[in-house]
Amino acid sequence: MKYPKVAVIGLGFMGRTHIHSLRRLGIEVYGVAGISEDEAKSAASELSIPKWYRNSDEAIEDPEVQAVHLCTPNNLHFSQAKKALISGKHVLCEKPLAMTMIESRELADLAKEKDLVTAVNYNLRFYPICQEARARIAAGELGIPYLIHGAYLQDWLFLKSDWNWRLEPQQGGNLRVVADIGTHWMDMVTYLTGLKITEVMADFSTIHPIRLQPTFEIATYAGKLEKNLSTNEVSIKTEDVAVILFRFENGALGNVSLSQVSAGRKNFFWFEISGSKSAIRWDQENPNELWIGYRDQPNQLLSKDPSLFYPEARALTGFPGGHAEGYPDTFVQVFSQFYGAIASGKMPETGKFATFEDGHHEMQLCDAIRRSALEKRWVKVSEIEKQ
Ligand code: SOE
Repeated sequence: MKYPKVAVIGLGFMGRTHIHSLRRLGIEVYGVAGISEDEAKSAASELSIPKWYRNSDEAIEDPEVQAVHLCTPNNLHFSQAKKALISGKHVLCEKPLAMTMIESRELADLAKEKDLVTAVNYNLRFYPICQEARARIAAGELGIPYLIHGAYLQDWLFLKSDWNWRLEPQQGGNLRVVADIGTHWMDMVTYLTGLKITEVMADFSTIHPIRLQPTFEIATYAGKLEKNLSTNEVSIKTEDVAVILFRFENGALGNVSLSQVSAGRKNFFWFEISGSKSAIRWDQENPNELWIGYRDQPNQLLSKDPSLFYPEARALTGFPGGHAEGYPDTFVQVFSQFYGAIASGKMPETGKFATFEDGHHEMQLCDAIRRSALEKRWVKVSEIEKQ
């Protein structure tokens, strides 16, 4: 396949993950832009990337580049994605798509108007076992879903001294755990079941109302290894913990616990879906197994093995059974779909990667959740859609 030339903007944990995954597909990372010229220059030399840019505008405007990956803090997604679309580039944007619903609506409309491929990186959809879970639900093996529950728990912001740009509302937005990890969970369960969330009821808690901000930039997750930093006390307004109740369009109930201060939980995303015929359960720290629960026969544990999968899931599995697939492989699957769509000249059927419309929908859910937590009541998503 003839792949376009790509620029990656943002060189933190995410930007580097994108670069490595693009290379696994043989896609040329032509240029990079970071938070400074120095960062871009040294990443380009370290990773043997031909070109570095002084800033994101230079990358977006480079006529050699046909696609851009936006791996920057959330507050930059809107302006960078908008500029890139206007400049005729295909855009793969990190989640959440924007800071507000107004911004994400504008981006989703612009994406529709342009003949370009656009995606939001809800990569967790692409664990092979999750694809298999989706295929099984679509084939009716679970029956009617009636309880959809789970959690997404991390501990990298457990201490008062843990710091990251996501804690700053100007960069991360008004919501933190909900936007950063909660939207992954909501995207996953709605993608798997095909059911929309219609109503939410949420409550939040900020465990560290004061945190210690280092006097210099700390990369995502890197703070766990830093000691004796010089810091300033900063007041924190965003949630460390959120608990959300859901009602889905078929009447099913759900709930999720979200936290970035749960000791021992590194990236512990799990869901369990109970249906009228069986139940399924999966967790990201053991991603190659699907638990299948029955009332009238022994429960099963399905190990990832494409030869045992539905064809749709098999097609999106990279390695044979017994060869574990994990977090970085999900990026490869998203990018392979994305560049496949560019090569074929059209956006794929729904059910592949998350589109800008899906990214906008997550922003609507975030707004409904925020309103619910502020007003202490159930909020219908349709209330938010009308705005
Ligand atoms: C940090 O919470 C983070 O890196 C998220 O931003 C990612 O989306 C998630 O996949 C892992 O955790």
